[in-house]
Amino acid sequence: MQDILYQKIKHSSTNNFRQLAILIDPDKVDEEGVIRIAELVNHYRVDYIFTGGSLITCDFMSTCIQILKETVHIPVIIFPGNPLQVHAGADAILLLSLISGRNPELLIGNHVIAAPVLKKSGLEILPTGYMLVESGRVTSVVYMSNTTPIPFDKPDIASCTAMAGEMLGLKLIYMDAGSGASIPVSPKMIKRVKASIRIPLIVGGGIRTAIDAAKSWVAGADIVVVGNATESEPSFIAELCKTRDRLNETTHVRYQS
Ligand code: 1GP
Repeated sequence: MQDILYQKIKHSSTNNFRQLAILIDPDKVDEEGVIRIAELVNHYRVDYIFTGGSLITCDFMSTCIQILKETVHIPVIIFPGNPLQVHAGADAILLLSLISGRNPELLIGNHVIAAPVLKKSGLEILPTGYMLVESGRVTSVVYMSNTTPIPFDKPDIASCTAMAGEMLGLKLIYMDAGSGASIPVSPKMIKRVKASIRIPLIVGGGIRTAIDAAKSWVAGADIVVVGNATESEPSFIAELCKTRDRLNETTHVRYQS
């Protein structure tokens, strides 16, 4: 099975290049909105597009992926809320195993159902240990997954969970406070998890300012994911990319000197 995208993510992580993913929830945008985001994504060189949602009520997802594939020059990665969100038109899919929870359907059940479809799809499969972190409110993903998120102030639980995910062979860890979280995952927890694993770390949920994003990157996130804040204000993409670029420049100038 191909792993070109994973190698790129891993290479960037190993070399300390911070990356940015913009999450597009197909329920929250229309055609014009996707095109507007795509222009900014191309102009400011976002690294990845994630698309999907905990619960999708419209039938825009496949059109959304089609528009993105025609307009952006970067990988379009499905971030699925359930097996109905598998679309062969994308480049890859985060095959999420919800390792912070104890719901067997989200640890293995849905994967069994989706496996034959995924096999035929041609999508690059990115096996991902998905960890929900408490964020000050019940997010859609917490409700829909019927699981208890890791308490906000328990970095030890988060780090042991991530280690177990890596030992089980998962290729990425995604720590998510959930879309629209009141508070993002704490830098302390990110730092602890990053120090415990060697696979790339994705962090998202509730990131509303460039400072929030910078704190997550500095604490150890390889990929920061932003959804809501860019949906309501697409020009925020420019600010996020500039922050990423400044951090990458600073790190690499420091390493070279
Ligand atoms: C949610 O991590 C993503 O799963 C992004 O969250 O929409 O709050 O940015 P936001």
